Amino acid sequence: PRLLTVAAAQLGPVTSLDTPREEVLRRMTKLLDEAAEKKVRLVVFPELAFTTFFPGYVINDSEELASFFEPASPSDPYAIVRSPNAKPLVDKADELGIDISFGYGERWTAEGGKVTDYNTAIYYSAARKRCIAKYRKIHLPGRYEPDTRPGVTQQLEKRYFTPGDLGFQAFRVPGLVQGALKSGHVQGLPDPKDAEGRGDPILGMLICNDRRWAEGWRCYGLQGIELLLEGYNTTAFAPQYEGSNEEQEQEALFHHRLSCQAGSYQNACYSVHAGKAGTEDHGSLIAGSSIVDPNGHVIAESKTKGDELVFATLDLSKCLKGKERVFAFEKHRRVEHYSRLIDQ
Ligand code: CDT
Repeated sequence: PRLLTVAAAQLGPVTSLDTPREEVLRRMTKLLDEAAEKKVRLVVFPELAFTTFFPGYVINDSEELASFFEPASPSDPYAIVRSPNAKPLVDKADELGIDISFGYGERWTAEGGKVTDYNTAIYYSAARKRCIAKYRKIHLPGRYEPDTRPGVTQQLEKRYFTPGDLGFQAFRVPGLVQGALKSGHVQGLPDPKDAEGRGDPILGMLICNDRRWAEGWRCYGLQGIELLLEGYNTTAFAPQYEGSNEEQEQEALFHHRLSCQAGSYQNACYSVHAGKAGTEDHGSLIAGSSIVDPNGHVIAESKTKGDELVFATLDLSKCLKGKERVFAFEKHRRVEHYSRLIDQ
């Protein structure tokens, strides 16, 4: 077996645009302490974890909007780890020796000075004491122009972010678990017995809406992914859509589970899903933070809409069944019929 204990750190609501960051950081570090007690090695936090879901608000003041982004540049791509808005969490991860992944707004200044805002997640390795991977959300939902109908729930990600430019790049995590996948299961990554010959596990990240799209999962599946990490803020109820509060929330949870379970099964990987839940000023968010196994079963799920650690011990060798039989891509895919997937 290749055992690994992981957790989704569900956060309850971060109520308003001006909820103090220290308050959220305290809640997050408390969850890390709890993770340490449970011997968790990796904790996944939600999309845009440190703030209220700001794309749910119309923010016209550029200074106010800037306060929801962390600066980064080619010379300092992971500046977030030193930002006072995240450092206490990173310090706690270091102290406890726990890897973390979390989402945040990234304001990227390229070499020529061009500024681009992304909805980003990073992976921080406590063993390496540095970030080893970054993912920028590719499927941005919502709209550019605010919906002007009174009382509606806004979803303005297309206004505040540019689609990610890093693709779906799987990565290995040093020292997290021993024993590699056989190289036959991995395309597009260095041989499993690469970095230091240990055969480190293969991970990937998605952010919220991405989990609904088979294409991203499959890009990771083709790289032999064993564990997918995903943070989300998913609307539970929006008055402009059909159905009662309860009906909409149940349907949103159903589609959330359906996407996560199908993605894990069809790509023979575990997945960890960490949501921000409950009622923020812009509207309500589903809970349902969960861990899914490679057969598509939910093996742990949150019971509340508040801060809650959802954890499980995985055996990554269980990914092999799917990778060698039903989803042995190298044997069974029929790529000559897939051109519609990439042709415009
Ligand atoms: N944050 C985010 O991506 N939310 C979207 C809402 C889209 S409405 C179905 C999500 O996919 O959960």
